[in-house]
Amino acid sequence: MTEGAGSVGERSLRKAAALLAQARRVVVFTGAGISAESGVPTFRDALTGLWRSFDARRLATPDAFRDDPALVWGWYEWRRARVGRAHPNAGHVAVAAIEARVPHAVVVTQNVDDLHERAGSVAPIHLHGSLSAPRCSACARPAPLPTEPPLPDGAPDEQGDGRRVAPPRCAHCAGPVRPGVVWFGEALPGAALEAAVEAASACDLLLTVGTSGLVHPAAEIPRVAARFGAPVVQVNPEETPLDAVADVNLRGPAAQVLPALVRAAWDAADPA
Ligand code: BJW
Ligand code: ZN
Repeated sequence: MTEGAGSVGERSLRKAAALLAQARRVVVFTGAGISAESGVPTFRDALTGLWRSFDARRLATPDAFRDDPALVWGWYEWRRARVGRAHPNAGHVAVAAIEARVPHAVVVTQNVDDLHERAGSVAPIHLHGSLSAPRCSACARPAPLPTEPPLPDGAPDEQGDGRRVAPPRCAHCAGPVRPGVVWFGEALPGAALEAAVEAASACDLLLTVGTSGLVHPAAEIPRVAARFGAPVVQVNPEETPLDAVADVNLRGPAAQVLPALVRAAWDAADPA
């Protein structure tokens, strides 16, 4: 999507900026779209999403890891290497600026990359885990990240084959180490989900950025905020099911819309 912040409706931008300028408790809820302009693929975008080329059932479920741990581990190592080469974009930086300015701001992300942290966000809540926190699949103890050089460039083939890498073994029980992400059918980390729900139920603005809003229970977070009466502002070039709860839709790419929103909000707050 190439639509720039310039094409986001001026009235919508001003309305969202006024909400942000007044807010004291903000939740920024992010999905893969915020990292898209850093070159990290989303999951469900029609042309570029990971699930267009790769079969989620063979790569992102506990059964997939049991059936073929090297296939799954190699695919996640390939993705970790890509994220390692990516840089935070202006959208991540704008989120960190919101965090620095608003008295109580909480970043809740579904993303498994570390681009929020690298942009300066202090302690984003990761609902779906992290590519950088592998753990033992048998005893759940954290395991060190492999130290060998990242995999070479080039995507695995359609099925994820061609990048098979045997997972390391746990130092305690010799079980196969797995990526520290949340697969389909797995529970989200309890403390993270609890903290996200608590923040959403107490906020006075929820900003949802770059998520299709299709994956539950994470997709409940904006709905919780709306149920508790907070306005919801959505940043996404496309329509999503979250349009139903959004008070303002800013239809454009995060790396353009978020900096424009932050500038407009601080201008509204200090009209010097
Ligand atoms: C831009 C942009 C730009 C593009 N700027 N925007 C209720 C109903 C139906 C099903 C369920 C339900 N409750 C649970 C389920 C089952 C399932 C589920 O939700 N399935 C649905 C898909 C139907 N959920 C689960 O299985 C969850 N677990 C669970 O429910 O456990 C129950 C349980 C309880 C107790 C004990 C045991 C079990 C777990 C879900 C885990 C999701 N995991 C993944 C993979 C993580 C690891 C990895 O990275 O490989 O998480 S799937 C994938 O989707 C990833 C993402 O975090 C997640 C969300 O995707 P996201 O971020 O929204 O990306 P996209 O691609 O969908 O959207 C991108 C958006 O960006 C688009 O809208 C674009 O337009 C936009 N965009 N460019 C701004 N420049
Ligand atoms: Zn172990």
